[in-house]
Amino acid sequence: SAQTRSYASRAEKANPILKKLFGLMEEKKTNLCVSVDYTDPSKILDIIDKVGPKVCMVKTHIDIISFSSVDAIRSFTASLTALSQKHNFLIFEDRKFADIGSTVQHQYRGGVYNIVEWAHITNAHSFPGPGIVTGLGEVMLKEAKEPRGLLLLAEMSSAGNLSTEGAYRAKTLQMARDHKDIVCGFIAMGNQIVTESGDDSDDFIFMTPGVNLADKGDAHGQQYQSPEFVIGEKKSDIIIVGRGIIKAEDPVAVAEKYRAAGWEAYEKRTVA
Ligand code: 5FU
Repeated sequence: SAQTRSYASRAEKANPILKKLFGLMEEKKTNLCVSVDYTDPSKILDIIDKVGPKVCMVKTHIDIISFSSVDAIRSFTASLTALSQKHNFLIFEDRKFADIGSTVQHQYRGGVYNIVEWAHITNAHSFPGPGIVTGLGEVMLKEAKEPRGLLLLAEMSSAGNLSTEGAYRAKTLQMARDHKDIVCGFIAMGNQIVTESGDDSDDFIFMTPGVNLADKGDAHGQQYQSPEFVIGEKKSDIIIVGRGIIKAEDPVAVAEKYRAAGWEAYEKRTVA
């Protein structure tokens, strides 16, 4: 199967957020994103401090965490930011925005979570149309103090998801191509959504959830693939692993297994 260019060479002409990401991936030799879906904030920070050296990104669901106060949210996001600097990884809030542009602007900057202030990367469904991209983009480009990136959900890992219907993926891709200053990549099962209709796949990063070495799925339609398949065969760039790591008896040792598997698959498929 076809080879792909290295993260380092893609960093050269990338926008600021992808430049930083590709650079730290090469430096740390990791294409692993850990999804820390615990609900106890101190447990989350504890595991991140331990697996931080092995990951390029930490994914959060800020709205599943049990916070006792708004101050506790502030202190959590400050600690998370400090850990991202200590271990050199990016923070990805898996918010999956899905409303009109005006509403998502408030959800992105406001409420109690103030996501734009601490998350390097967030994501959105393309379902509402291009206004969700321009709405979030305006906050990103005008209000954030550091570079930010948006991922569009082109495909999901869950059984029966509607991304295979009609022109959904093609229209999602078009929204991204029209707004490359805002959209830095996709949640997708591989890079095919871009390569099947153009040669600009190096302009985007592809991140894939539903990765597990031990299980095939869960009771609610999650579907798992191996790092080798996702990175080697489907040519995604980053594996997102949740329960495979966070429910393991020794999360740090298991994170190293995923890091090594993901990196080996990347090296095999890559030309300089
Ligand atoms: F966009 C998606 C998707 O298509 N599938 C997902 O599983 C996001 N996810 C997230 O990745 C989901 O919300 C979890 O946070 C994580 C997968 O966790 P797991 O424990 O590895 O199944």
